[in-house]
Amino acid sequence: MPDHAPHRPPAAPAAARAARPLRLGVCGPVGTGKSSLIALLCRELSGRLEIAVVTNDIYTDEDARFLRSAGVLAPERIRAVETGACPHTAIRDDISANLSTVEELEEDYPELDLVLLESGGDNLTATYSPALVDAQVFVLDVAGGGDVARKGGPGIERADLLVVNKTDLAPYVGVDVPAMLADATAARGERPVIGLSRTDRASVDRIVAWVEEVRRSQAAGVLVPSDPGPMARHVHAHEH
Ligand SMILES: Nc1nc2c(ncn2[C@@H]2O[C@H](COP(=O)(O)OP(=O)(O)O)[C@@H](O)[C@H]2O)c(=O)[nH]1
Ligand SMILES: [Mg+2]
Repeated sequence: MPDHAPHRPPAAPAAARAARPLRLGVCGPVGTGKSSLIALLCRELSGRLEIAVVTNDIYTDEDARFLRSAGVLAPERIRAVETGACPHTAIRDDISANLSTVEELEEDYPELDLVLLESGGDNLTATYSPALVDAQVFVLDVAGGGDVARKGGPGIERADLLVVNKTDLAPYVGVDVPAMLADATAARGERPVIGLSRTDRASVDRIVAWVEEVRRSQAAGVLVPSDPGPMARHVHAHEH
């Protein structure tokens, strides 16, 4: 069964994190719905949380422009980092451009509760450095194939939340959503998995509740950043 509570490791030092917003990374392959998810979270949460967004594009600010045109946040709260050739590096190894953009937003908007970061990149192994984000969501979609979750990888296995998106498309792409969720859950142990479609209100409520719970934990100083790590030690259901 997917556990919808956020994953919290047992050792929880009272970090001085409440003083700043929750930094939440959203990663996953291109086209799985990261920008759409961020727009949805802004739409759902901006009535009760102060939000800003950082996007990572390779050479453009297309994600930022999409989010600005969605009209879910004031345009100046959405900032783009152009990562050059290595979007993976910009969220993992040399995080300086992202970090300074987040810090600028936090300075410009001292009341912020939540900064959402969208990764660029196009592969299954990109994950955020725990020095950049407090928690991360990895997004897959059913159109990528029902076996993606089973193939695993650091984000799929150890992101704080795995979203299997676009469940409304399952009948058209021949994917068995319950089986895909079960595979994902098996790959993740206790960590939560949410099947999501923007047309399924109950699923939208679940992801909104998850983000709010993570924000509460972070504000209370009991959220410990996890580090999926790029190809760090991990366990598969299958053999290599
Ligand atoms: N059917 C369906 N399409 C979706 C859903 N969420 C996003 N999309 C579509 O998936 C495509 C890629 O979304 P986008 O957010 O740009 O993906 P990104 O590259 O991961 O940021 C767009 O055409 C979205 O409209 C969903 O829940 N259902
Ligand atoms: Mg995008």
